[in-house]
Amino acid sequence: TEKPLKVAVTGAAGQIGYSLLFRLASGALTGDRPVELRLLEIEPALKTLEGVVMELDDCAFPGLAGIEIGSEAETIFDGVNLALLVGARPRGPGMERGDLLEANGAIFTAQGKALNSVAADDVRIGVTGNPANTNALIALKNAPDIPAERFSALTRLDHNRAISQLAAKTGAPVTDITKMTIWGNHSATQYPDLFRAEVGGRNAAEVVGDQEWLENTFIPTVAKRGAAIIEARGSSSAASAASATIDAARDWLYGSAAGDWVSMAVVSDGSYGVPEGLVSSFPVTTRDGDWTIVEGLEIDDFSRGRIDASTAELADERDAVTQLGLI
Ligand code: NAX
Repeated sequence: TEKPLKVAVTGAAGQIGYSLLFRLASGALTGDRPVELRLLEIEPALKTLEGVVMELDDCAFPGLAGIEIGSEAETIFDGVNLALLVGARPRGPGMERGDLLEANGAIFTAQGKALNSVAADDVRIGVTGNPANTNALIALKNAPDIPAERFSALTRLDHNRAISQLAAKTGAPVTDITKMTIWGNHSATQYPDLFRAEVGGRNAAEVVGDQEWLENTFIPTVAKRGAAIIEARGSSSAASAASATIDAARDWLYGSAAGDWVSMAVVSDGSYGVPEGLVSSFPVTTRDGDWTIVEGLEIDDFSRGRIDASTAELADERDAVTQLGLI
């Protein structure tokens, strides 16, 4: 049998962790290949995490090759092939944006350094914890020996939300929807793009044929879905975020579908006028653990404005963390 894939999950005792760990252990990412889970938490959450591990044990998952938990990143990240960085500091009452960036900066500088020294040579790192794009930027800048291409931030949940909204509008099954793109930041400025998406092979914006819906319903519904979930459920999206984290990692490691692409926030090479070095969401194809930005798409003026607005926000975040000395 194949060697287990060693997967680190941070924030493992949190809400997303409670869904993500069971999906990972059941083979949703690796199929028949076993997984070994390496779970990082802060000290006060380790007792909760022990309870989660008891439940994982109680599932008797055939593909779960081992579990290690702890609060030392250098121990937990040792030899990991995949690190899913979910744990982050949420915005507390009275916390300014600068405070939030600083609190998360402390987490992602330390985790970047730890990955740099102990992760496996083939490590891939996916950041779910918010502010995801800038946390990924901080981590990659603090891991100089790991190629920057090995880091990505999660916009797959936004991507999946966009597919679901478009399917509902057009009556098409989600499997008919291809070439969806989220551009920019995983934030309210993100741009879910219907001008390059397709419904059953036809241009999605044309199938919808309703610019008013596209601008005033579709885009804000996708961009503000997180807030709508909080409003309805009383807590933030967790199972869907875990599912998207798995989708993103699975496609990254095992490849995106032929004739389609996915959205991932990755380090910009300047494509589509996105300033080089920002971690911004693009349409990408993936294969064997590598991603490639889909090149040559025509960008209309409406889309240009939306992409520029979101990447300007990312540039501001980069300036802020540069000033804080985090990168
Ligand atoms: P929870 O607050 O339930 O869990 C976070 C966990 O992280 C806690 O158990 C906490 O103890 C742990 N943690 C904090 N600092 C840590 C550190 N230094 N090392 C290890 N663990 C640490 O949040 P949850 O709902 O699970 O969300 C986790 C993160 O995902 C948040 O930042 C959230 O904003 C973000 N999200 C990102 C999404 C995306 O699409 N990119 C969508 C869902 C979610 O909002």
